[in-house]
Amino acid sequence: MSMLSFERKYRVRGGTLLGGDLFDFWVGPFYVGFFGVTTMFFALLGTALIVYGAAIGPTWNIWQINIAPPDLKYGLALAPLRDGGLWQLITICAIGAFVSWALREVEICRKLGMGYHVPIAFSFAILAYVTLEVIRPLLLGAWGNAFPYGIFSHLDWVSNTGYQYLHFHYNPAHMIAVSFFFANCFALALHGSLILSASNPGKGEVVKTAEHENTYYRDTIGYSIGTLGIHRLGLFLAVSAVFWSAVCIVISGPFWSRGWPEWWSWWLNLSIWK
Ligand code: 07D
Ligand code: 07D
Ligand code: U10
Repeated sequence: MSMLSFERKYRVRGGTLLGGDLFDFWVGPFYVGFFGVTTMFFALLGTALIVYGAAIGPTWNIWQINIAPPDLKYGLALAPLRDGGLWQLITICAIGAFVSWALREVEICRKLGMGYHVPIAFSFAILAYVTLEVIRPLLLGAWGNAFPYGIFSHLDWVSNTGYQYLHFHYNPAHMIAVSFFFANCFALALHGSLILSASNPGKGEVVKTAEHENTYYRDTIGYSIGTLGIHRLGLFLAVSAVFWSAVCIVISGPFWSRGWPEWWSWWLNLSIWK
């Protein structure tokens, strides 16, 4: 891809966390850096291990390929390659790739003199993944509690894990997470539609500014959060959704092992009903 006219101005040296000048260059549009190299290393190795797992498995059907974690009997030990060991290596590669990606984002922020908001946001996704694959299995004492790598098999894991607690919708942290996801979607719809309505009006209409945007919501609901505020809200809603997701799964098992509907008996047991 050819270099865009403005790109040269922003391709500055420095800002690296590791490696100094060694990997401080671009390949086409992509910044490389030390963490670009480690990202590629872990991602390629992890993908190769998935392909190897598929090759020794029963199917090449993309929807059915499944690389499962070790059986519960292995506890937290290393497992034989064909018996969950592959899953363990792939998990190390995945964490290596995700963390490298986040650190490469940090280096790019530093080069551009920008805030670290994007890598911080991404680190919440990594936190959710690590909670599912490392923290919760550690707390439960076996890697076998983690989800398997496969398009449909990971859905089976979610469903099975959900029903293990009878009715996962009764998990209060799941309720908070779901509400944040819905609120996030709602906020983005409000924001996206507002911006398009103001900055991309019909033919012959002048482009409107933030004053119109503020006035629209003041006229409608009596309050406008403002142009900077809506982005803060969006980031807050999105990271909260993922944070409460991590909470909802880490408490399922390690801190509450019965059905989630039963958790609500504290409400029925309140002394005010007596
Ligand atoms: C649109 C950005 C692009 C990313 C995409 C995903 C792969 C996997 C690997 C063949 C929004 C790329 C996919 C690299 C290929 C192999 C071995 C992001 C966008 C398009 N899930 N999940 C999907 C992952 C978990 C759940 C789809 C990953 C948890 C449910 C895709 C992870 C739980 C449903 C996928 C992960 C869970 C899905 C679309 C990691 C709770 C669906 C994802 C690393 C979070 C949906 C068949 C998407 C579906 C779906 C990937 C974890 C639940 C295959 C990489 C264990 C209920 N998940 N998932 O658009 O159609 O994300 O599944 O944690 O219904 Mg999942
Ligand atoms: C983990 C993804 C991390 C991704 C990373 C990046 C690549 C690169 C490359 C594209 C967390 C990966 C990148 C691989 C790709 C290229 C080039 C995100 C992660 C690091 N639920 N439920 C949730 C709802 C039910 C259950 C979360 C709704 C049932 C269990 C969310 C409903 C039962 C678990 C959520 C519903 C059940 C969850 C998921 C409705 C099943 C979890 C979002 C309407 C019978 C999971 C941390 C998330 C969780 C989770 C929503 C129903 C069970 C809040 C809306 C009742 C067991 N559910 N759920 O976490 O909390 O994203 O995971 O019915 O484990 Mg649920
Ligand atoms: C930002 C910004 C800003 C910018 C920016 C950016 C943030 C200041 C300056 C940066 C942003 C970008 C560059 C944009 C990138 C955006 C994103 C990454 C997010 C947006 C994402 C998308 C647009 C893609 C979203 C995709 C979705 C939601 C769907 C994804 C779904 C899948 C991949 C499918 C997953 C399912 C799988 C894998 C399994 C099962 C699925 C199937 C089998 C197929 C589907 C099945 C059915 C429909 C049912 C049955 C069908 C059958 C059986 C088929 C039958 C077929 C026959 C032929 C008969 O702030 O400003 O500017 O640049």
